[in-house]
Amino acid sequence: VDLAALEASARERLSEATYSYIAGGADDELTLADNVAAWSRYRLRPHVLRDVSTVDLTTSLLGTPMSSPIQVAPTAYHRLVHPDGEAATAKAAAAAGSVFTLSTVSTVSIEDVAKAVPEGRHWFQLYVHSDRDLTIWLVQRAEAAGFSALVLTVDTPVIGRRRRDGATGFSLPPGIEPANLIGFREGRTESTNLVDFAATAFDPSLTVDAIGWLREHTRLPIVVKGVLRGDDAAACVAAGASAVQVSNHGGRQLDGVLATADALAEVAAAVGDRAEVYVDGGIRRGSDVLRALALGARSVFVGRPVLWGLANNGADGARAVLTDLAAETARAFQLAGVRSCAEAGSDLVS
Ligand code: FNR
Ligand code: LAC
Repeated sequence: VDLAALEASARERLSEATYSYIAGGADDELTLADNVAAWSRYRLRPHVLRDVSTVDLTTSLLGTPMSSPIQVAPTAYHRLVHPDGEAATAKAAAAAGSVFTLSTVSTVSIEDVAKAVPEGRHWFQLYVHSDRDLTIWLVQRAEAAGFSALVLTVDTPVIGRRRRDGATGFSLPPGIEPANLIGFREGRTESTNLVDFAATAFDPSLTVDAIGWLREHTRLPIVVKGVLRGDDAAACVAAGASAVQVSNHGGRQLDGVLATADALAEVAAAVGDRAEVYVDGGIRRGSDVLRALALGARSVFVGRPVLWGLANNGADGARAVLTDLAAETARAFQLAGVRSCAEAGSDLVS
């Protein structure tokens, strides 16, 4: 899969507003660009003369085995790009042996994803709403539906300013709705305008205490997503997080923040072996996956490329993105003299 060609082909199939919503970032899109560029600034220091006739990409996340260290990041509104929406993406992740992270603002509900893909390993990405009863309702539904972790996104106290969305007037077309948010209160209509939605859905008063509060309401492990600093990561772990996901929301929140590649080593050092560390943002090559592991991530998560695959060819298209990236990663392992994820140590990058 040529990701640039895949994106170009997806663009032809989508409205300009939908394409721009997905592709875009905040303000001047400095971080959006840097997320991709930063990985390539790390030079690989391969070993030679290792027996790499077989390489093993398998790993585990929160105790569950995975086929590779490549998982699906939560992204909103999949039915904008394909009628099967998140059910197709979840199917793709399951076929690839990967985690599927379902966004709070998915267009297929928690229950329908679980029903469509009972064999999947689904995690639920949670936005803590100002309405805590609604928040707990979401958590309980994810738990009841067999989702195995909560991904608490913390980089979104308010929505970043996406200038492209302002220019296109992005909003959800009729018939495409935030499926999880329907039915909590009778007569309630959820806004289909992202900015209005964010104003009510995201709670800017959230603090690290939210982690302990959530733990009182769920037995699911909590992954804190959107951390860029070692001190914050350590605080999240001290508050009970089982994992920390280094992320800047794909450059969609505060523009000018450091690339996730550049934040990863500090976070990994601060967390040590007290919790798992993941990263997302700009992962486009198997060699990027190798760099991420070498810089301290246990796994990477991929956002936009999966949506381009979904737009082009539904579940099969999304699966191809994941399996091709895994094949590239296996080749990068071989060329770097690395036989397993555990062997991808910090000596491999400079
Ligand atoms: C996102 N992201 C995101 N994150 C989250 O926690 N909840 C969400 O609902 C969304 N929605 C969303 C929509 C779209 C269209 C994009 C592109 C991204 C952020 C996402 O999980 C992830 O951090 C980035 O997308 C990773 O970067 P790449 O792989 O897209 O470069
Ligand atoms: C976004 C929100 C929904 O990035 O997370 O568009």
